[in-house]
Amino acid sequence: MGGTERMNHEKTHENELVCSGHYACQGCGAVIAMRHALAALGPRTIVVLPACCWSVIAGPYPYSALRVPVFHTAFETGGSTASGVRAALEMQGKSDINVLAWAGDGGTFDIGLQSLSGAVERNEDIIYTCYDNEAYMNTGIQQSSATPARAWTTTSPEAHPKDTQKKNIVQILAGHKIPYVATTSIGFPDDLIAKFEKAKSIRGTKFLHVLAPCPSGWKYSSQLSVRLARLATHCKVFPIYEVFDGETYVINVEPEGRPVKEYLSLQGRFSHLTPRQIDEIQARVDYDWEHLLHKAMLEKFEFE
Ligand SMILES: Cc1ncc(C[n+]2csc(CCOP(=O)(O)OP(=O)(O)O)c2C)c(N)n1
Ligand code: SF4
Repeated sequence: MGGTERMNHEKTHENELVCSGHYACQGCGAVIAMRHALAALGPRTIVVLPACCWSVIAGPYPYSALRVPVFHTAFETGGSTASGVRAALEMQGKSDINVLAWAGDGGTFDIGLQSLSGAVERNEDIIYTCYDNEAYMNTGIQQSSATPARAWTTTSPEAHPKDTQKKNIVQILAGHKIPYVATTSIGFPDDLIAKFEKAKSIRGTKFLHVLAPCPSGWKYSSQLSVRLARLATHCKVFPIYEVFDGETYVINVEPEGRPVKEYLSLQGRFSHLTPRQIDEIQARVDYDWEHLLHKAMLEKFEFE
């Protein structure tokens, strides 16, 4: 894999809004994601947290690890609670505060999808972020609709593998024709920071899908989180791109085109796969990438 992407340390540290002493596992990608997101958004941000690992990571009031206000809410209500917070701010005439809904994949792809779709359809002025660790981690690694086909979880053990593909949440959100939908990853911090800065400057609903590897659930050694996130993109498993107004696709990172086996082999959740199954996953990844390329070429195609 090519050299490490230059990281915007200066910016991150100058606006450090995640304190030490949080309750995450070592190497948790979801914490790295929040650190960079808040560095970009700044202190005038209210975080809405539906039930997920982050509701534990942040810790209970008054010991929160976040230096911004936090609204803990029910699992299925990320979109509606963020809408309510925005409405309350509007009634007070406060328009310069970011409302950041921050949910896991279970709270976004599955149980929170209805309230998210409602908020998005109303084009609420919120930044909805899904940090995607590809399972219900907080309750013990159960399969979600973001779990990739054949990945081990406690509810998709080797004997009963998940045989459906990961849900394409970006396409679902882009289908709502909101101003901004983007994927990003802890493997590309400059991209992540730039996208949150962009989201801050756009009115209406912004949806950010962040890949956040989880050492506990994916079964890998905690120092590999950033490497795995980068590999996910360089193997074309998790492309980094934007969709403007549901129409214009822009791919932001050119993948190195590495074999998907490199990504899979570092994770215990895929250790049971046979060579044939890996070939099938490779074929699917190649197909999905071609499909994305076509969308980007139809509209506006550029590698940044
Ligand atoms: C209605 C409801 N069902 C189930 C739960 C239990 N619960 C709390 S967190 C969680 C898992 C969250 O998974 P995800 O959104 O993927 O976030 P992660 O834990 O992976 O960070 C579940 C099932 C709940 N709080 N409310
Ligand atoms: S289980 Fe995974 S997502 Fe949850 S705190 Fe631990 S590393 Fe982070």
